[in-house]
Amino acid sequence: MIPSAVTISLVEAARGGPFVYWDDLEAAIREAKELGFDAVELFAPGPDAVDVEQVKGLLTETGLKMAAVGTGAGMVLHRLSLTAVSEDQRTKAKDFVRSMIDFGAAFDAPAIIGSMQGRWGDGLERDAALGFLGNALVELGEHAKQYNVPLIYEPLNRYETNLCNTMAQGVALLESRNITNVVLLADLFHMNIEEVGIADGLRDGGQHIGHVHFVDSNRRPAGCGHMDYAPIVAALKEIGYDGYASAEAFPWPDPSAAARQTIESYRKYFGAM
Ligand SMILES: [Mn+2]
Repeated sequence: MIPSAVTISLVEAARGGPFVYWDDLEAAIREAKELGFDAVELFAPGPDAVDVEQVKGLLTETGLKMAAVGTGAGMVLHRLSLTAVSEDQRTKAKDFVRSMIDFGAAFDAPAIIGSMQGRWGDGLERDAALGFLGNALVELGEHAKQYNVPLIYEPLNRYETNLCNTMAQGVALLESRNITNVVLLADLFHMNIEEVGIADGLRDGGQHIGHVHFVDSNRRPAGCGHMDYAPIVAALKEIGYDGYASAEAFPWPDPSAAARQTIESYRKYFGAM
């Protein structure tokens, strides 16, 4: 069974980004519970942005899980990147991710490396950048291991990174360094731009896929674009995927409607699995 999750952003600077809920964490958790989600995914400004005990209490009370926590605030708020040219900046980026791995671990949740991967260029060669990224994934994956959670690495579309755009490239990066505690995030929006076929891309990721961003072709909630979900769900079933289908989508037309639309699509496509 593939459980459902919905994103909550507390990062004001990311306003306009693809997160379903905003502003009020408690209200979002309660509404997610009411709609029938299994979990929430949290995009927070930093490791001290929320009262961990209070959020744990809310999750226990509602029976929801924390599916994952994002680390993108390191880029959005602090301009940090794991592939910065400056070693000092790379160290700061790793320190920030480590603090978010610790934060997620309080909820038994893995952290996601998305925009923090950065990009090559501006005097940094592609191979050097991939070397920095690979080394960071090894180190941070090891850090996550003590909590019995993986680290999640997300290939992004070409407008957001030039490092890994497809599942196959993500697999190649992990396998080139025998990285074992890092899994791939298959974001259907990015895959719709980069993969020859989304279902084939999921098969390329295979056992490496540990998280899915469930969203439509235009980054609106599932069911509001032209994504063909049947072959996608069939491919996930084929590879034995049992992680979350997490709604990282625009709050279109508004957060509540986006969450409702998502859970309806989730039931339609994953309900029979
Ligand atoms: Mn994503």
